[in-house]
Amino acid sequence: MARHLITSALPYINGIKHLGNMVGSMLPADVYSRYLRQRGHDVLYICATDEHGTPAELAAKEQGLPVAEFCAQAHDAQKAVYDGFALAFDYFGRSSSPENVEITQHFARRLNENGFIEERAIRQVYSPADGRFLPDRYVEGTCPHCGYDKARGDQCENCTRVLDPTDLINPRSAISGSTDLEVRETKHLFLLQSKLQHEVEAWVARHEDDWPQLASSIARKWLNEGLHDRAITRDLDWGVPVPADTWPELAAEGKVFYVWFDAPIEYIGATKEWADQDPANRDWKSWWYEADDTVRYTEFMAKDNVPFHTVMFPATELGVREPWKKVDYVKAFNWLTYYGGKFSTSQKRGVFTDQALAILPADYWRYFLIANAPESDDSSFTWEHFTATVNKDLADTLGNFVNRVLSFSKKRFGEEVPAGGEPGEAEAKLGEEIAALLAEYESHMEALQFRKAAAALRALWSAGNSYLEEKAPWLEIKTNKEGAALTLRTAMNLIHLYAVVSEPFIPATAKVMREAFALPQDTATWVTAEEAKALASVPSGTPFTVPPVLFAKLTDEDLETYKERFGGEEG
Ligand code: B3M
Ligand code: ZN
Repeated sequence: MARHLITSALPYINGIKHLGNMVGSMLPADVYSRYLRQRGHDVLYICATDEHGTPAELAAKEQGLPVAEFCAQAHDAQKAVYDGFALAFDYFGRSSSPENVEITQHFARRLNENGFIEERAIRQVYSPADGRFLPDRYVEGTCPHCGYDKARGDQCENCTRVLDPTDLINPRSAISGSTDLEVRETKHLFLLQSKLQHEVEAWVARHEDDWPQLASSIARKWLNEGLHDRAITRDLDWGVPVPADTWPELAAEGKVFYVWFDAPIEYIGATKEWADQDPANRDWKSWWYEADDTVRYTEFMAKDNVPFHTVMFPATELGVREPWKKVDYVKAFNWLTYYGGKFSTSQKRGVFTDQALAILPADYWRYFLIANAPESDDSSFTWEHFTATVNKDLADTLGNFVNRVLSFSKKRFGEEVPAGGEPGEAEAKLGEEIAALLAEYESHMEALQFRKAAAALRALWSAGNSYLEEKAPWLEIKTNKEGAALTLRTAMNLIHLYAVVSEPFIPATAKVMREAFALPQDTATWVTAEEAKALASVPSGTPFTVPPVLFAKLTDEDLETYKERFGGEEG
């Protein structure tokens, strides 16, 4: 059995994420992790909040909280939503942890020893009133292109042009409003990525054929444009401090590392947090350091994060000259749109993950999102599509099957799986079909093709419906009681098989389905091809209960309410 290290891009701390963030990183990583665990692999699924950088400082300021306090609260709020979505992280850490500080500083020292970091003087805006250098986005003023008077020093939100703080007309500090600004010389650390270009290229060349096209084409594009040396420090109060033992002067000035320098290192940092929590996890380094080939590392992310993961973080890892594990497979996603437009955190357009859970349980969302994941292209969320999918796939094809079979059997045969009848041609045919569909489902999961996997799962559910329609036990029972018992027993075995193989997508419902049967020592361990063919894991005589309706049908009225509340057209 292989060891699988899995990470999803770290959600930024400044607010609750929308459904587009969820489907582009954490949810598919969870589905994949659950699948691998069920198949008996050793899985470590790590995620964390990404807590440094200017937006964190700004969000804290807006709420009138010290940034450390803001981050602690915002971390807990995000974690609560992820628990609600049943994301089964092995650990959900924080990039502001002492562990990440330690490892980030270690990386910086090693890069420096190896000649990949250089101190360079740059000219930057200084605000005497605030007593600090201002990061680009802390300088506000009038855009020289469009005249917008609240343009930020990095970009004008109105005309989207990229700016330099010195371009702004009438510049002022976004912190104090002071217009008494000067340009001063200050030193920053630069990561000499240009010196690592060839190594990164060689490393990408060894992997890109295995990666999905979306990931390899983005990596190629960045490499072709050439790796530039980048400033990896900032003048912020909040962040991983530049270590004083190596750069006393910069440390004294209060410089911290740039958020994109320490964020990917937090994949490692969070693993150490996980280990520090529990002595049983002491061997955390075996996942990351001098990792042998038995560890396969898969990263999940949206496409805008790909350059950092395929080029910049690998460059850092290579430059450290220590055997840290590098990614084996990069699963990248396109955008989920809201009625063809952008989900927007700042404009509150679309559906946020906490709102989603307040409307319906996680399994509704998990299934819909993965079945429509923006894998090969962008995909669009609409309430029409969502309600239709829930009603057809979840309520009719799966939920109704389960309820119909169990209630009918209970009514006619009592509360145990009925005995009688010998499997015949119909059951043999069904077994072959189920085994074939299961193999298809597995091959898509192994290939991380989630939409296709969802389609195969749906086909498995449908096969049960066809069998039931064909055998029609409600008619069969009038003339052939044994035959009806066989049909129902077979259908109940399908329910148990569905419970096991649906678990990665709809874990809560899967558990209810599995627990309908009082099987001794029942587990969600994956189904073998032989078991799928035989459909006999639940023997006659097994006591069962009829669970409440698994998925409520959504009405036209529900649809209208959702559209009204969230807006149902492109804005
Ligand atoms: N926090 C994603 C974002 O905010 C970013 C991912 C970090 S992964 C190391 O767009
Ligand atoms: Zn402008």
